Amino acid sequence: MGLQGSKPEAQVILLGLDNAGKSTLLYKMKHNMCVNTVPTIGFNVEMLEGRKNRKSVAITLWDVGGQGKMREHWPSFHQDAAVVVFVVDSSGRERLEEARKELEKTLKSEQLRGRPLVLLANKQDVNGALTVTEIKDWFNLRKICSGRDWFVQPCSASTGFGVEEAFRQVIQMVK
Ligand SMILES: Nc1nc2c(ncn2[C@@H]2O[C@H](COP(=O)(O)OP(=O)(O)O)[C@@H](O)[C@H]2O)c(=O)[nH]1
Ligand SMILES: [Mg+2]
Repeated sequence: MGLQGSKPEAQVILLGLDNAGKSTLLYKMKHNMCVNTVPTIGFNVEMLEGRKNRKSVAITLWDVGGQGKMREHWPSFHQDAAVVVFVVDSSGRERLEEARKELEKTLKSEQLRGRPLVLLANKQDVNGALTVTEIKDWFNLRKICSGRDWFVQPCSASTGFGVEEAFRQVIQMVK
């Protein structure tokens, strides 16, 4: 939270495997437009403004690169995160196990204890994409998220489906 009278601020981290759609989502949320992303080396960061209880909230979204090497740096972004957003490619069943392991590791981080999780089931525009129910079961969310608030939002960063709702959920989760 900022100083009294100033706008509340919250840091939000976007996590997930490479190719899950984090950067596409970030730009969709920020500009409501599609951009051709390149694999993120380092990180992308954007500030967005949302409203909660009629008050303005400044949200800084950190899109930390998801590629193997960068994952070692995830913990350094954890400390200040008010909300964790974990992006999953719902169309890529072959990497679900890898994503599940990564999510479990993330949630075990001491610095993220009790921090709410918004899981974005991205790429819903792809035929045969996993549904929210399938994702909840696959990730065993009820169990691995005990002690924190969590929510699963289906979305497509390409079409924009569910993206506004996703942002609204994130803001709702900011304490
Ligand atoms: N069909 C589909 N493709 C997507 C969606 N979101 C991202 N992509 C594509 O997936 C690839 C990886 O996206 P990117 O945002 O770079 O993933 P990141 O590595 O998590 O940042 C790109 O080719 C995107 O165009 C989506 O909702 N649907
Ligand atoms: Mg990226």
